[in-house]
Amino acid sequence: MIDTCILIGAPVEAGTGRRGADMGARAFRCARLAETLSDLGLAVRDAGALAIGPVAPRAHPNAAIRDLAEIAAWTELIEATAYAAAGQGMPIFLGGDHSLSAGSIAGINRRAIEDGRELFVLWLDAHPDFHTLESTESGNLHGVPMAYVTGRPGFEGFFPPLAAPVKPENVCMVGLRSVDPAERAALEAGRITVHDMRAIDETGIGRLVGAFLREVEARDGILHVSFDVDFLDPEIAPGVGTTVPGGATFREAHLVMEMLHDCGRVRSLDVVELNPFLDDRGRTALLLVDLIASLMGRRILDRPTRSWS
Ligand code: Z70
Ligand code: MN
Ligand code: MN
Ligand code: MN
Repeated sequence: MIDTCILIGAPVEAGTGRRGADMGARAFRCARLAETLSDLGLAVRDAGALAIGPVAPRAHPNAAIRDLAEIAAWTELIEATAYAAAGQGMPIFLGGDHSLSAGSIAGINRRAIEDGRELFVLWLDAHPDFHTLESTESGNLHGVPMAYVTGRPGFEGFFPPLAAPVKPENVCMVGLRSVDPAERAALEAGRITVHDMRAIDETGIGRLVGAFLREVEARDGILHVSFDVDFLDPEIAPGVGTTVPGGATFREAHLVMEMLHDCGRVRSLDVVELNPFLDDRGRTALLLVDLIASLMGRRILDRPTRSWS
């Protein structure tokens, strides 16, 4: 694991249908994320919040799409920021909506390729965000980043070109429970590993995530974690625009974070879709800070061996 965390605010909310996600990064600061990481013995660099300049609107044949030029500009900026930060520590992207992962994963992968490393992505989300620009019906571009970074067609000329796509067989999605028909067809035809809530209930989240982490280790990979707040059950995490019932529990989420820490291969993190305007006295932000702490090494008791193998 890395000993320097770089906090990068990415107040993008044009990718979602609701206002307020642009306050997410500020709420992590109110919930004492930096202090919590420092208390774990980590060096913390706060890179502040990114900002894009004005953009000229861009049309697309799919008239449902909103804010295409703005999201493309964010993607370009976040990609460059991720690439630069990955050489200096562990970037933690504080959203902002999930469209920011188009940039973070693209930039992290550009760095990984340059370093000769194989990038894996753990996608913790109620949604696969696997729409193309053609298939999105809502037009909300937080629904497309996984299609973009894995190189599905139709982004050329609208989003920045990728240094290289992430291999679909290196991606594992956990927590799915809201999948649109076009996404489902594409997932069924593709090679991404997908675990929906039924799989979690039947098999246990520890076994599912453990199998993936063993694969990352077997291929000597590095890992990017993309954490959408709606992965969690809305009963414990109400501060998110798209609440979907039946999500991950407090204990399941902490277990995943603890296993990720023990595997020692996480090099970058997104925490997205926190909407403080919809939160209940900051409790979603506080829960996320505790989950990030588990990922970065906080534990209940010391263990002599790694818990996931
Ligand atoms: C739906 C759409 C979505 C996040 C909601 C939902 C997408 N598939 N993504 N919340 N993070 O609008 O495309
Ligand atoms: Mn998402
Ligand atoms: Mn989601
Ligand atoms: Mn949406």
